[in-house]
Amino acid sequence: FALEQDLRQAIDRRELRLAYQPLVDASQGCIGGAEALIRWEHPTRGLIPPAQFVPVLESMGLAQEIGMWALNTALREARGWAASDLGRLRVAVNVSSLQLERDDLPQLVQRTLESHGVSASQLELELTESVATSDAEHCRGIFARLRAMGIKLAVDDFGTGYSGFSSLRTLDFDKIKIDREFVTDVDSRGDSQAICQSIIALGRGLGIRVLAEGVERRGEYEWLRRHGCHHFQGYYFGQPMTGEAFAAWVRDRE
Ligand code: G
Ligand code: G
Ligand code: MN
Ligand code: NA
Repeated sequence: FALEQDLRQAIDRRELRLAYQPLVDASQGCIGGAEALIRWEHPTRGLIPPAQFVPVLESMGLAQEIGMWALNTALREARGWAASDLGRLRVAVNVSSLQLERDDLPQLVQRTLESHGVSASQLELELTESVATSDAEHCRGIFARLRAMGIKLAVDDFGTGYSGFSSLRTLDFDKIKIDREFVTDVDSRGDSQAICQSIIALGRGLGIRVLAEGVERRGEYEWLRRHGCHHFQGYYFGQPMTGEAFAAWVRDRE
């Protein structure tokens, strides 16, 4: 498989990058931080989306290596924000369910935080619901240790995929990210409104904050804010961008 060969070289040739997309808080539309999203700038094929290469990386047994690379890169960036005049911005990093298979994930995260001098409260980890389906007891232990360190845990793409509500009972999440699928046209679609309202109510009932992903229009943002959504992300606020562009973007808004 040609992509595999190229991917092995991609890491050595530093073709992988992280893009940062703004996370907006409901209170006065404040910038809370950014989600780090992996990008592959292929020398001949151009930009390859993560959906096309992350599963390949994982099948090659590189989930740990790439996961740690992403964490390191994102925390180095966050350290730069804290050191400049940008203040305390959170950085959210995606974690593959394969990374949870390792018992020492919390220690690895701790060591990475320390090496960059970033506080645990500035880090958020995003996981999909599928994590709980593998080995719930084991995941619970890992989650408890990460949370005890002060790291926030978010369930990504909520409402899609296999699991329903069970992961919210077995695992302590701090944040639910409503999948873009339910956010698109939420200001005009009755079915999406019913789903978003239920997820927001669910978050309130469980004491978990709720973020809407993929907000592209002002109408969607206003509907969600009016219905009690806490956090927002999407092209309406900002596209994923380089770390440097993100820092400039935050300064521009101040
Ligand atoms: O950037 P884009 O919207 O195309 O991202 C698509 C998917 O790729 C997202 O759902 C996200 O969860 C996943 N993804 C992005 N960056 C990373 C990463 O660093 N690690 C892992 N495991 N998945 C990522
Ligand atoms: O981690 P997750 O799979 O949720 O990643 C979010 C994905 O959604 C990223 O690939 C990002 O590029 C994409 N995205 C972020 N905001 C928007 C948006 O407003 N519209 C669309 N279509 N995609 C978005
Ligand atoms: Mn995510
Ligand atoms: Na998502």
